[in-house]
Amino acid sequence: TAAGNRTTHRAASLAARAAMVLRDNDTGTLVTASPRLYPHMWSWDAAFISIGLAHLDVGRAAAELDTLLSAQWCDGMIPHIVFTGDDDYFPGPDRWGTDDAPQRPAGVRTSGICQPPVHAIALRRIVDTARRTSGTDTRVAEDFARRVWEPLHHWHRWIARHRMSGDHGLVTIVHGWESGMDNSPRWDVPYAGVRPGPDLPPYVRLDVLKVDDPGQRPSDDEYDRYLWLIEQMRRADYNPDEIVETSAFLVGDVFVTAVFALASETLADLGEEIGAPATEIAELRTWAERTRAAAARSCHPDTGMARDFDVRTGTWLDTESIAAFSPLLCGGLPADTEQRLIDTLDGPSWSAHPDLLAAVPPSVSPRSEDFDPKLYWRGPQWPVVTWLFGWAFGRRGWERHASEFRAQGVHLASDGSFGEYYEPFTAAPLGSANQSWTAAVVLDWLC
Ligand code: 2M8
Repeated sequence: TAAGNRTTHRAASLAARAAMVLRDNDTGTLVTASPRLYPHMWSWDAAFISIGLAHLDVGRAAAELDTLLSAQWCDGMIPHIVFTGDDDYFPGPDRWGTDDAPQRPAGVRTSGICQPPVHAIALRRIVDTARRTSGTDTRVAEDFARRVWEPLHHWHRWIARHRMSGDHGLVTIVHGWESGMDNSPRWDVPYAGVRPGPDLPPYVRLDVLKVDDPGQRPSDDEYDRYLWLIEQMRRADYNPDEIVETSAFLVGDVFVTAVFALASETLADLGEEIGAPATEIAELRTWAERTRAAAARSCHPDTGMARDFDVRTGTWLDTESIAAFSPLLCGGLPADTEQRLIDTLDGPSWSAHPDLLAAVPPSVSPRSEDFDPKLYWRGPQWPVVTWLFGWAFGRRGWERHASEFRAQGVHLASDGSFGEYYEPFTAAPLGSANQSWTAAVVLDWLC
């Protein structure tokens, strides 16, 4: 039909625009997170970007993760930023001061913290995409999987060794940036306890100069705290054991925990396919089991919503953020609790809120007092987050839910500007335009 043709045509031109964004942001060895605001490689962005690249060129998708892994620290940590050399971002490599950290590999400059471990999920998706494309692509992707399986296992082992020791059982983070959801209300209580010292070296923010409205970015007070934590880590030479003892910000992050459980299981499955060592596969399954159980235990007994744990104050953190649905990513809940959580996600405080333009969950419930429709991780919708939940739902066999997220996610991003995040009531793109991970997940949805 004519209407059907128009829809197909629109989808094709949106996909073409998404591909163009990835090409435009490609420096050759890495696709920057965005052209102006983030002119470097970010760890979890790179994973999502490689998922999009796989539809254009599987070899290029592999190269993206190779670039990231070439910056993996000797102890296994994948750093959250790999700098391109170009200094147009604050805090840049000099401010991070990681050049003297003994674990940093030679020849690259990086930050000194990590981000959500979504990389094994990207590898899985690249292999699956390649298998649907051609025999040649399949060989490229499977060879790649064999090559990077050990480094990814090493990364997971780093998390298990250094970030899984708390009684709460959740994966611990030492900076809000490690959560990927920088200024989420999830971190208001923990950050209230971070008191920047008088010896915090002065600095000038660049991010606020690069967006139309600085009110869509974290505040200066928040940045003081972000920078103070870096100062502390730098003084500890980025020693991972010392940092988890001393950091003023120490939180069990339920979202990172669930992602870790899901990614560990995914990496174990891939390991079976490529013949990885059985002991290492078993290790991954043990870590997955432990973290899945911890995410399930975090759920509030009355609301069923999953919670973070603030180690410094010894309190569970109740916030109406998207992270409260994390156990749906990895499973592990009793069936009735799980169904209740799905109903909440699909209900009027979340995806079915009557004023939303696209029925995908916002970062914070519009009914929460913490909600701000334009402020970064405090309300806007983030297509990558929708992609992650949708992918996990598909893996769990919830096809209808996965395809609804896909259709609504495409709807959200259909103006083709590939915003960093979206105003939930108008779908106005906010933050950076031509954000690579947004383009990448939209491309994956459309292919
Ligand atoms: C945002 O975070 C960076 C710091 O890491 C920033 O604000 O400068 C977050 O949205 C984070 O999740 C994302 O990976 C990064 C790049 O897109 O931007």
